[in-house]
Amino acid sequence: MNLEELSRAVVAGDVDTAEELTKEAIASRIPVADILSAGLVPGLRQVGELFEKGEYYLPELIVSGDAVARALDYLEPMMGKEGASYMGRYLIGTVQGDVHDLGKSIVIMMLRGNGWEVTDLGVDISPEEFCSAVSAGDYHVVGMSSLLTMTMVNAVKTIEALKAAGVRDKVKVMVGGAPTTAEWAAQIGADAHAKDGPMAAIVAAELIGKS
Ligand code: B12
Repeated sequence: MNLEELSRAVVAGDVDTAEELTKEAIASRIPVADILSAGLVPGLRQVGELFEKGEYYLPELIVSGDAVARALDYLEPMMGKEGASYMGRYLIGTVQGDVHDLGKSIVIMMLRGNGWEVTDLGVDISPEEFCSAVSAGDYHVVGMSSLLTMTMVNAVKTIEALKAAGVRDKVKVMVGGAPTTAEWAAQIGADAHAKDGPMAAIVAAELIGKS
């Protein structure tokens, strides 16, 4: 099976074809990581480029996003099947002002597949919401996803809020999302950055000394 076809279905925003091809890829025993890295993610990247060039508008972003979301529904259960030893508890959310969640969903799939118990706060999560979840729960790592340059500052505000509430040292803080970098993560006082789902799982394990 050719995963470029799956990329093309994402670019075309063809939800049904993306679903069919994902099912076919699973049936052909193509690893989930390959379906993501050679099918779904390159498709989204291309959609982003077309949007930037002014060839695509918001409706195209929405249907392409829907195509990937549908595909992820089929991939998610596949990850759970690969037995892994227990790692710890991971709290994750997309920062305030930002509703992108496909990358976060991929990170969650990878974390769960690697033994993490993940609590997903969802999207558009305020510093206060992150803070009360950290205060109330018993998490090892908190992850913040940020796809918009404009709302990256809300990750900074969340770290400040965690400090103000006296719970910053209760958890390790990770940040990620297309516009973020390891340098920025260090600059804002996060403990780590990861560029994709597989790296997120590796880095999280390192942070709690289980790598
Ligand atoms: C699909 C999409 C949408 C969909 C999102 C659907 C959904 N359910 O998520 C919708 C239609 C909602 C959308 C809306 C908008 N979007 Co948009 N969108 C995209 C697009 C095409 C793909 C995003 C994506 O899913 N990428 C694929 C995933 C796999 O990558 P990722 O998110 O980076 O995640 C990976 C890593 O970054 C990392 N990671 C992610 N999160 C985390 C968290 C942690 C803790 C860790 C460790 C790692 C990690 O691991 C992930 C898996 O490998 C991008 C283009 C692009 N190249 O990214 C634009 C893009 C992000 N959008 C953009 C814009 C401008 C918008 C809008 C403002 C458009 C508008 N005019 O309204 C709105 C904003 C809405 C809002 N308030 O959030 C710009 C942002 C520019 C910027 N830098 O600020 C982009 C880059 C497009 C562009 N080239 O201009 N969008």
